[in-house]
Amino acid sequence: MAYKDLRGWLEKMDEMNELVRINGAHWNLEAGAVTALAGNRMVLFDEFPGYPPGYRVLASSSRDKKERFFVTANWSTEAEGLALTRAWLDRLREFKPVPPKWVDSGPIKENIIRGDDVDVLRFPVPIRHEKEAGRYIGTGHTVILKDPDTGRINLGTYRMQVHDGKTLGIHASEGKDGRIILDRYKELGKPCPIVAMVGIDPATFFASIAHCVHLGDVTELDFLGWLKGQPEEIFAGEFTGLPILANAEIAIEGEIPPDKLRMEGPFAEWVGYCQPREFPFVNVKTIYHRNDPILTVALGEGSRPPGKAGLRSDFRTAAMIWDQMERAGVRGIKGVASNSRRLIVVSIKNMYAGQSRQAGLIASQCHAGAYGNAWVIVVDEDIDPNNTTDVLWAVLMRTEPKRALQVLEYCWASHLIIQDPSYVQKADYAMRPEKATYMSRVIIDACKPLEWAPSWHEDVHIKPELKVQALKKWGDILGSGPTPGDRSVVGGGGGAV
Ligand SMILES: Cc1cc2nc3c(=O)[nH]c(=O)nc-3n(C[C@H](O)[C@H](O)[C@H](O)COP(=O)(O)O)c2cc1C
Ligand SMILES: [Mn+2]
Repeated sequence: MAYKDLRGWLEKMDEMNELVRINGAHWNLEAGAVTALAGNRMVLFDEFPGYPPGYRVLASSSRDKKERFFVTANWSTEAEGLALTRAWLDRLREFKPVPPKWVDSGPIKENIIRGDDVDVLRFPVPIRHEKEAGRYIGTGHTVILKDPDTGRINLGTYRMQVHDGKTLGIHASEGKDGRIILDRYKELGKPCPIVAMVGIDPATFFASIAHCVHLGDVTELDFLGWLKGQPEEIFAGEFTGLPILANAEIAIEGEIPPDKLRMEGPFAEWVGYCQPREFPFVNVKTIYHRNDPILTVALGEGSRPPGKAGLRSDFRTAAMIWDQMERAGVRGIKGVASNSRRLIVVSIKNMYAGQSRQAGLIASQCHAGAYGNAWVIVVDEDIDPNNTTDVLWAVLMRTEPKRALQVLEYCWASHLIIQDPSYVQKADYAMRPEKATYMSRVIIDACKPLEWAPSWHEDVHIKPELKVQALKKWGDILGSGPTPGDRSVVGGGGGAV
């Protein structure tokens, strides 16, 4: 059954026993530590020191566990591994825009704060990590902007630091739709109207971060309506006229001056700590919130494995890349994995010379794959791209390194990824980070080259029947042994020296 808003979704999480409730944690660092310790469970915080009870924070959300995502997306499957990725891709192919519905009011209007009363610190905005610049109100949120030329509405998640109760930083990376809109307002010399929804349901968050392709007029709001199986209810914000989600928890309206910047960061990014830089900021004009509002944030530990954004493939990003590759005409794709965006692995049925390069280049450049990618590995169909050991095996054993490697320059990057600031000076080409940041990337073509004699590097296996026979004879000494077909027995005890 569908849910309407974050509260409806949380009821379902309670039924599934997914929610931990913590009362009395401090917003200054402590809530972050609690979230890290809660592991894969979600934490709903209440009763922060210095705040009225009921002013809550929900830390991290639905994406970390597929069962929670199934509720979010009103969809589920028994499929696992690559089949799960494919199942989500097939579901994405059923997408039909479900446009939002304009309404006059909604629960988010229960409290409206304007003028001198505006203070975003009326919410218990956490300090997430000790090295961060301050309190971040926008980490599990969405930003709503309007393209000044086309009128198209865009949703995206761009982090927001609290500079003070009436001023918020906004950090949209190069190439993001939101950044393109901000740059355009700057060019026009006009302030950019903005709505930041900082208490939202997980479907809204997912639509905001999903790298949706915009075909025609389709917006993230149409995608959101489709995900939830019902049109999202919106009304026009009184200051900006931009859509505000009527059933969400907290909305902030304001405008971004075109000609001013402020230092923002440092911030613990998915790539590690990111140094401070100058970014635009929002002058807050209006705040809307429900009674007993819930601020939604990303909290917890950094991104190293086994951290949440560690080296696990995210099936949703992988499905999006797979989809876009097929739409670009790549044949024979058997699977895609996307590990922290930095590494994409594609397995293909390699049928003709040049196909593996085509797959690698398009994976690295399609919209869903291009941002933040550094390495693409293309493997044959017998390798599961989710199995990092087998992928590495293919890279080591099926390549002539020089032939396998292709370096691409001047690709879509982010200053976040370039962790060493002196790289900017050391790069071969003139780099002005305030203007442009590029990054190279590498394709590793780890498919068996078609020109190699087929007898070369044929897989070596001991027949399963033979293993079973041996186990019958000596099973009591050997134990149950490795499962038939397990590669660990291949070449064991010497291999090809
Ligand atoms: C937790 C989280 C935080 C994010 N923070 C930022 C950010 O600060 N800046 C940014 O440019 N992208 C950030 N992203 C990624 C964007 O939200 C994502 O690229 C989105 O598709 C952008 O939408 P757009 O393509 O419509 O601009 C974040 C993603 C997640 C999951
Ligand atoms: Mn967009």
